[in-house]
Amino acid sequence: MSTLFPALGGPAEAPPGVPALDADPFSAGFFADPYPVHGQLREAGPFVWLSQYGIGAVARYAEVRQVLMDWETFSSARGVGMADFVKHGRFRLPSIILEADPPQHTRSRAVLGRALSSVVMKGLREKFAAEADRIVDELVVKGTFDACTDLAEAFPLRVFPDAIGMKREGRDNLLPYGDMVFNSFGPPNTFFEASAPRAAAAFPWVETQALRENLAPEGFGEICYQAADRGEITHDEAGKLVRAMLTAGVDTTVNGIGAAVYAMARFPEQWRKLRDNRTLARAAFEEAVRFESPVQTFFRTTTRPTELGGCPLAEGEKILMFLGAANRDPRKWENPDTYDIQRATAGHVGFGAGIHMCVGQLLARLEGEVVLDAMARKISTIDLAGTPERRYNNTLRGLSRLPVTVTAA
Ligand code: EJD
Repeated sequence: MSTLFPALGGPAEAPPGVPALDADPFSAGFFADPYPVHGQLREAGPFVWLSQYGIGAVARYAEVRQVLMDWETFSSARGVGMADFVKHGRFRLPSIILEADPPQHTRSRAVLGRALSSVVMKGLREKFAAEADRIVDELVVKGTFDACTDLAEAFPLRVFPDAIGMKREGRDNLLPYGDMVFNSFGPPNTFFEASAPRAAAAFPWVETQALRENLAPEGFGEICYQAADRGEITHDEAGKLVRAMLTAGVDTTVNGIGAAVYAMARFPEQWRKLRDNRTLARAAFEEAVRFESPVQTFFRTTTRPTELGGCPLAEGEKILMFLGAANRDPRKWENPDTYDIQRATAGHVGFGAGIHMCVGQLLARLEGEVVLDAMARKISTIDLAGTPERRYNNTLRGLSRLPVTVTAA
């Protein structure tokens, strides 16, 4: 068995009694069709060993949830990627929310939670819905278009930077930047290396855009700085939280909306159901997040000796969680591989779970809902107009191209 990154993992040999798999969950073959390997990982046992990396992993719903819920044992502070900050250093300044444990995490979370609260979302809904209508109207006129670039990317890029209060210039940096950060949570493979050149210029740009002087007073970037004015966090931390929003908020919603549109193009009976009852728009988006799991994987690091799936673990071990496999675990879900917009999706881990559960989930759902609602009002049929192309990323699951033809309602 090969060990691709011995420096990153622990011992290449599986601990006694732990089933080992040779599959590489950060490879093009896996990304093209992860489901057979997800099944193997779940079937092999509650805790499995990834021989190529010398890292333990969980792919069943119960164990993924267990790790997510126990932040005291399974810490984020040493990074939520494969690299352990303590052993391997870090390639960007650590996030004070994603890559932090309480009490730091608690302070950061309180501020971002307020910036992205339901009250703030209420104030955005009308504008977001109007923008969704505008984009969908244009696309219906076109008839045939790329639902990835022209819709799933175009919509968040139109509404999200405005909502934060960003300047117009340079917004084309956001996607390459996110692509590299989400690649960086995996191994330093060719996908990570390929995303680096385009993102190099984006890094200093993002840091600059997060400064107060570059943010409009009515956006939610300013909400973070107002929390700093009140002494809840420092002004430096406010900048870091705005950076966190810029990093976490674009590629994720792009792939969430992309997942929903792709599902509607493949499952016409679900599309019909949505058209017949547009109040299902929010549920249809949620089910797309479960079904595709735009954020596929994250790591944690053990803070103390513990046990997981019957295997004893030492302190300082990386654990990989397969969120996408948990969201299709037949131990938890009936017909897990079916996209069903009337399914009870509660408990899915597409937004995570526990203290780190997506702080932007209301914003993501708002975006998904208004796009699907606009589509359901204005579009009668959606058909694939070519072969969808996958975007390869170490963390994100989604497409780079989704050619569709629509007919007007
Ligand atoms: C993220 C899974 C940051 C940051 C925060 C959250 C994410 C990425 C980056 C969104 C992870 O603070 O930089 S979905």
